[in-house]
Amino acid sequence: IVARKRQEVAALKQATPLHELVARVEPMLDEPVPSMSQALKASTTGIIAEFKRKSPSRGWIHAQARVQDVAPLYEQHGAAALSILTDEHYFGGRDEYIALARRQGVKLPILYKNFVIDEYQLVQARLCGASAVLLIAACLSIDTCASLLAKAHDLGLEVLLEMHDERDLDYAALEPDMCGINNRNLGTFVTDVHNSFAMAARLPAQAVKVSESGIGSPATVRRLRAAGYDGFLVGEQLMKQSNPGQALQQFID
Ligand code: IGP
Repeated sequence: IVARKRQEVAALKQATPLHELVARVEPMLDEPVPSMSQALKASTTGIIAEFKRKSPSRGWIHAQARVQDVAPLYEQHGAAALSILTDEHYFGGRDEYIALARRQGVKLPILYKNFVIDEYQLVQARLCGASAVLLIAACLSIDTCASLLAKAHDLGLEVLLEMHDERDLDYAALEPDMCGINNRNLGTFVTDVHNSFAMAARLPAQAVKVSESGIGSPATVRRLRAAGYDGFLVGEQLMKQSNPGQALQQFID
């Protein structure tokens, strides 16, 4: 995945060099973006509702879903924040989907969901209207991760740092805005929410904590909240329904 991403970013840089993207983003930097960590702390639901049309583990989940329809409904039905897949090859996403959600008037914080390995993608995230980016410990050396975290902050973006197991825990010392525990093993695709319960106590006490993947019911959300989580990233369970935006309503009890 990382090698493929490097090639993709190299091709994008060829077409539009980094300094040109930076020139485009600079005028936007006076206008702050909504804070996702604060939204999670303030929300009664804590749900980060995800727009994901396909995935490597499931194939097509909802090919025809339109972000213009789904994102405003997620907002109306109580999401604390949105996550929008922007990786095209594996997830059928695009940066444009975040821009389209913003154009529909969505005000919630939006997470730029991709395999971010280069500062170029941070600028892309800020340009399309994201509030936060995902950084995945398993895809980055700790030094690269620290450098991307600092650069994200320079652009006014928050960082959700995704960890999976004990081996990733060193990354929490970088003090990201939010610590995520992915319940899905990215190597095997096996998803087990118990991973969040096992890892909760190992995260810094003051961290804003997010449980990611395989969350299927409001009962699970309640148990994760009791274990100390502030945010709950839900994709498939919503996107597999005929009306994902509506499905969120049933999900929040
Ligand atoms: C959502 P689920 O099981 O509810 O669809 O999972 C989200 O956690 C998942 O999409 C995800 C992801 C990622 C996708 C977590 N980390 C990294 C791509 C890259």
